[in-house]
Amino acid sequence: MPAAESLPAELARIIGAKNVLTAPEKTRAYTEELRGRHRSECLAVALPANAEEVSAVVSCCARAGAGIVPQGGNTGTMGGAVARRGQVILNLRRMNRVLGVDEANHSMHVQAGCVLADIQEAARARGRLFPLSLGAQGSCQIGGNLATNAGGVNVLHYGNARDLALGLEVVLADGRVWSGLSALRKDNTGYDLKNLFIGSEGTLGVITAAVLKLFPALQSESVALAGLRAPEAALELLGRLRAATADRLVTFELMGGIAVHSVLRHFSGARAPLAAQHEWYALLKAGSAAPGPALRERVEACLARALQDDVLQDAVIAENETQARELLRLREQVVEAQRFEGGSIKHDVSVPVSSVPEFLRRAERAVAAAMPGARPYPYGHMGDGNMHFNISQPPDMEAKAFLSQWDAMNRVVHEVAHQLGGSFSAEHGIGISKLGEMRRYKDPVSLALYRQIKRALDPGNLFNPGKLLPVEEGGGGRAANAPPGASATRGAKPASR
Ligand code: FAD
Ligand code: 2HG
Ligand code: ZN
Repeated sequence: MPAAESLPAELARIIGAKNVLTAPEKTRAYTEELRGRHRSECLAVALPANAEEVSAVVSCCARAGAGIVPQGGNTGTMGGAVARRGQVILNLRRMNRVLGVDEANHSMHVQAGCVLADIQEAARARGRLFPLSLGAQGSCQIGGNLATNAGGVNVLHYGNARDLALGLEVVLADGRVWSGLSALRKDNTGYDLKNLFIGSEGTLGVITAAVLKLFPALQSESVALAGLRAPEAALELLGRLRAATADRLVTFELMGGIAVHSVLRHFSGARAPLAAQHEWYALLKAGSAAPGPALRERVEACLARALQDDVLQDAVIAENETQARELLRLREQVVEAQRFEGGSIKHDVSVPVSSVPEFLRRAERAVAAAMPGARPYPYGHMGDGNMHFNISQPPDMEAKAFLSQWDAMNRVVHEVAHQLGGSFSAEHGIGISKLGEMRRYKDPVSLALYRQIKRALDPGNLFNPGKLLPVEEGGGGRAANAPPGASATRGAKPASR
């Protein structure tokens, strides 16, 4: 049994010394989060090259009693890929090969460390579309996308990461490799195991490969931005567009004026797409595998009618690919632009699509009552009922004092979502950041079943201890995934932005 101290050397024997990192200057990219909210203190970073090496690393860590933190691009926002002292970060970046494309089956076999943007490109090169698309696509990995069941801007038409996986390969806690790399669209032979691992945030196994669903490449696209007075109008527009495009609406994002205006104010290259400023903006994209102007004409007619009916105040449709990219970029930039507004407290809630306007009204009122002067900075995937109802600090408040209210403000917003039958985490998961909310809002039967699943698949609590599942109350601190001797949020510090 290797002692913890000798584990790096043991791992080096298995996967090669250059693939086991221990020096802080080499591990930094893996231990520091993009947003600086959490920092890892790991024993080593292991970079295996294939499933067999992952299996050997897992078995070696299990023998040494060291927890394993599976890691992809380290872009997750909930601290799921953050390690504690004595743990090993198992990063899949060397496993970055597209293993095959079956054009007729509309599927692609990839290693889990493939960067999302590379997968999109590989599909494009074969005249196919892999529709998962999100701001971090240049660095997140498909294994991380599946482990978090990522969403993004095309969920409205194509679904979450879960809906885009046909099969998986997973290394289990006992070192076995589960080969569920099916390319079938129909297979009713027992429990759907892949769906246990998708969205499990690295707590049940290490995803090492996947078979993904592809779609015909889009031959015609229509991207537009509309200025609106209220979210109710956006809901009306969403319904009209779905009908007008025969449900070829791929993206429907709502952004508060504060967010769009912040981008226009602070990013030098950004140009105002509409003549006047508006309270709200809807960014939409319709796409079809059929070439020709028909789709654009439908979108245009729908927007013209909505303008006539006073549903929207103004709109612009992209004339070419460059303009389309600029409009889509505006939506991406609202995330980064929020830092120009000072400290920000983030949310990732969902409610039924029909309740989004009501949610926004109620949340705005609740935030104003809880902290006068706080400024909601809402944007998100309205077509999926998923809003990032973020809050920017009151201009006259210290950022530090504002950020100290993170949990309290979360509770205010999550309560509103909960009252409307919503979720406190629509796409970013739980990690270590939302364990308290998990305990509060998740029903006890679900939690009990999760713990049973965790114990069945990972009885030694090897994978991602202390993530996703809150410590069991009344269990003397013992839980299916309690981190040894650590409180659930140890290592967390308030976000700098
Ligand atoms: P990591 O951050 O490395 O890990 C995330 C979790 O998955 C951890 O719990 C980790 O242990 C686990 N994990 C990683 N790889 C594996 C594996 N191979 N096997 C098992 N477990 C694994 N998310 C959205 O859903 N929608 C968005 O629109 C979106 N936009 C974003 C925009 C920006 C600018 C940023 C920074 C983040 C955004 N995210 C979004 C969050 C993040 O990009 C996603 O959650 C992404 O799917 C994480 O992938 P990753 O490879 O970076 O995973
Ligand atoms: C998005 O929709 C992402 O742009 C990021 O989910 C949200 O960081 C955020 O708050
Ligand atoms: Zn999002």
